Amino acid sequence: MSRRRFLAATGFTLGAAALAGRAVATAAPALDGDKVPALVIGSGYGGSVAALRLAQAGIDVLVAEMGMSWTKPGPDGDIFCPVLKPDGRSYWLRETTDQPVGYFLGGSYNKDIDRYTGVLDSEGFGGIRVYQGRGVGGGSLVNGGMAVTPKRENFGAILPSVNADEMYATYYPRANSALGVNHIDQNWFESAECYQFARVGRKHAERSGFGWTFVPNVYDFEYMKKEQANTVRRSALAGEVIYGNNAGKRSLDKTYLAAATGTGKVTIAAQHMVTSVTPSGSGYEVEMAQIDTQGRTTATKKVVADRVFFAAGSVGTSKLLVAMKAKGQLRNLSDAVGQKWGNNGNVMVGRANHMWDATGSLQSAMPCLGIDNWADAGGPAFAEVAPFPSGIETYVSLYLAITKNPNRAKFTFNSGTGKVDLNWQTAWNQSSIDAAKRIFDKINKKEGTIYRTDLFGVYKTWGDDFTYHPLGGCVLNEATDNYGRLHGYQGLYVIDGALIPGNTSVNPFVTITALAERNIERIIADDLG
Ligand code: FAE
Repeated sequence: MSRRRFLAATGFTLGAAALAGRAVATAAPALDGDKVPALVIGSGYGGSVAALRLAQAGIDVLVAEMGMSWTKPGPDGDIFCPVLKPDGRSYWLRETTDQPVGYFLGGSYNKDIDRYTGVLDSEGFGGIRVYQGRGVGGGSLVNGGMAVTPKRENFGAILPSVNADEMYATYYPRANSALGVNHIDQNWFESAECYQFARVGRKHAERSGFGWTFVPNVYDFEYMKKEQANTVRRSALAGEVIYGNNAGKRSLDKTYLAAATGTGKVTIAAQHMVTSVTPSGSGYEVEMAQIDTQGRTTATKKVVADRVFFAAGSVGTSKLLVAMKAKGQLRNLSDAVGQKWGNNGNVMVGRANHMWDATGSLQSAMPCLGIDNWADAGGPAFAEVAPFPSGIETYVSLYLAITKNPNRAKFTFNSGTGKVDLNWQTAWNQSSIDAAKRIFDKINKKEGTIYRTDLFGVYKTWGDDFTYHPLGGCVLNEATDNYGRLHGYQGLYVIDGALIPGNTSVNPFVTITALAERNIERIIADDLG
């Protein structure tokens, strides 16, 4: 039975799901032996753009997503778990939480949880933990929603082979619009209780002579106003972010993916992890493991696709391609596959404020302001003033700095373990720390304050061993052509953060989305026309 006939037989209507405002994955959509024109691996930013635009061009698309479809409420009536009481829904197959800011006042506050296919993955490599979203919507389910278009003058360093005029005239605006990016009401900001922490951060930046900027977001700021007024269910103001938002956020399942499934041409197979892609006739045989909520394989399926779009995120895409090149399934891939991976220069730090600079016990989990020191040639940095939504007054100012870290790591296949390693070293983040210190040493001196040393370990000042922003591993115009076509294999494409060589100068998802919009437009016109 064909996939379309199967869907008709089960009475499933994707259009209805989209009308309800959310993309819904089908229960058993990927049939062993099925043949599809296009298969997209992963449903984050790159995958969502590919799915929507291919469907609008009239092409049937199967999206394979290893994470869950986050549509069914848990026993507490919520889809995502509470931040201060995390359960299995919080983390991808772990028995304890692994909080990015995991310590406070001398102790770890990680908690035991049930092993489950939760929404946030902390994937460990030798020198770094990489946080990633897992589920239909990828990183959009867990991220801070900060939707930043990089400054035009920095674009050349991000994607040197891409025409910046086109990006800023067409693809960045297209991405911002489709993502539902909105701006904070600046009058409201000045008095909103939930942004006291951001106003304190701004004041300290200004007093030390640093520029700052408001940052747009995909979280609905009008909804947030109502949260502050206590007229709706609180989400950002209940600290919800890294384990998912139960309201207010325009994650991809409500934007791109809802529109994609609304075409009736896109099927999303949740809990389907792609394990290999091998040439088969004029297309590719894609093998996937259907998994249960314990991560166990319940079925192995093979689907043949004319075209395959790798959108499993920088790490997921790189791991798949590096493994398949090493194992000989895709042996002709370029040697550039697996190279030039970076952490977007991420480093976190906290400062201890004086009692007169309270940051507030009620904090919006969505950051809205950044300190812009990118023009400092001695150490460029863009530091978001991050919330620390613990529910009590902590006097902590927390920051996530994006810096211009020049180090790049590579993925390699380890035949002993059968896994893919990443050779990033924690010490490589020293230049990021140095760049962040150029801002925060100065602020501390001016304010007479000190760094917190209790947030990232015991007597550890810097959150330098994890990243939220994995980028690269299959770089545009190197491992692929200038539109993401993989060298050596017609019909294979990369369309996610793996294309971007390690840094975007700001938070990355708007750039990943805009680049995907640019590339898919060309691919549809030239390869599928
Ligand atoms: P991504 O969104 O990661 O999607 C990849 C998808 O592929 C995931 O759903 C995976 O589960 C799935 N997948 C992986 N392997 C497989 C496989 N083998 N088979 C099937 N499916 C697979 O990729 N960025 C911003 O711009 N602003 C922010 O405020 C921000 N805050 C963040 C906060 C946190 C806690 C985190 C973790 C990230 C944050 N980011 C932020 C980063 C942003 O979410 C990330 O750059 C994008 O999600 C990457 O988009 P991709 O399409 O590359």
